[in-house]
Amino acid sequence: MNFQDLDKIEDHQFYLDQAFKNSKKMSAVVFLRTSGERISRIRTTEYEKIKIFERTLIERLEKIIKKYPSIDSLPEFYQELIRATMDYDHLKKSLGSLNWTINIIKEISDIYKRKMKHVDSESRIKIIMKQYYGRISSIMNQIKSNLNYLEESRKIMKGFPSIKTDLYSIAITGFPNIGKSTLLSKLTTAKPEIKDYAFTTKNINLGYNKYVIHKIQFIDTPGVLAREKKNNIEQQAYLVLKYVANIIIYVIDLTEPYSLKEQERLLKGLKDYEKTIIIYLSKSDIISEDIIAKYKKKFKACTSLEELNKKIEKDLKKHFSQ
Ligand SMILES: Nc1nc2c(ncn2[C@@H]2O[C@H](COP(=O)(O)OP(=O)(O)O)[C@@H](O)[C@H]2O)c(=O)[nH]1
Ligand SMILES: [Mg+2]
Repeated sequence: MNFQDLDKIEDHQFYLDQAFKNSKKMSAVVFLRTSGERISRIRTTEYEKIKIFERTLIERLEKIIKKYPSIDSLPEFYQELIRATMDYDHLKKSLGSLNWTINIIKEISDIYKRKMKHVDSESRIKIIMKQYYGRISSIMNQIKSNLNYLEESRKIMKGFPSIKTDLYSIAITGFPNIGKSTLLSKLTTAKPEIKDYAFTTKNINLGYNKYVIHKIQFIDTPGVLAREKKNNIEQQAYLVLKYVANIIIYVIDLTEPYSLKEQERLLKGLKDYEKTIIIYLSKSDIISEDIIAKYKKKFKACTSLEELNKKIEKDLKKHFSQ
């Protein structure tokens, strides 16, 4: 899913201004093109102005609806992410209000187009047009806060990771600064930011690779701290584990930037997801062999890419033969 291409949503006045501009632009042309009595020419012109005004607004609003992701048909991961980061009901209500507005604009415009057909004085035409613009402006004013909310939400969604929820996916998880992003860069062609301090990964990093014939997705989730109150990025990591990951690679760092006890506690928590967990001991190049051997046995862990790839392929085969 890609939320990056959503167009900016302007405020209600912007769309009204566009509608005014378009109808004004056309009116001069229409007036010159028509012939006959002055009153009938004005009538035709104003009739066309209503049509263009109506069409401009409806086109703009329809475009917003069409481009906006239809929330209920999004994959579960994104629906939950929306629920976690914004007011889901407000968002749905805001989108719904655009449909409502389109219908009202059509109704009102039809009424005024009918009125315009029978009017017989210039001053009356002026009054009708003033009334028409007034009514539509007030309708647009009623969705002012909805348009603002849709734009606010769009900005939040722009920051969503572009996860392919239909691919077989492997989450790489563990405490901060233990080598998750480094592992991602070894398993895939991804070039995540790797730094010598915690919380480098501000976003979810994605990488892709092909195993046998299957394209698979690796998701480097920023430090899932085993705490109750999760920040935005931890919330995303948690949703990846729950809704997207087919298996989890849990990285344990024996140099212990976080105590082994803490790392084991987080591992235990991950068992709740009821997914295959492959344990990988990172930084094995700087840890003594006997310690590696001890924990390799204890956790049935992988210490090399070769072992890791073997385990991944095994699960992949199982997954695709089902
Ligand atoms: N020696 C060694 N250092 C590593 C290894 N993996 C990661 N590091 C270092 O550990 C630090 C954190 O790595 P990073 O991949 O950003 O960790 P993340 O926060 O879990 O994504 C960086 O300085 C890396 O260079 C490894 O296998 N061996
Ligand atoms: Mg990282």
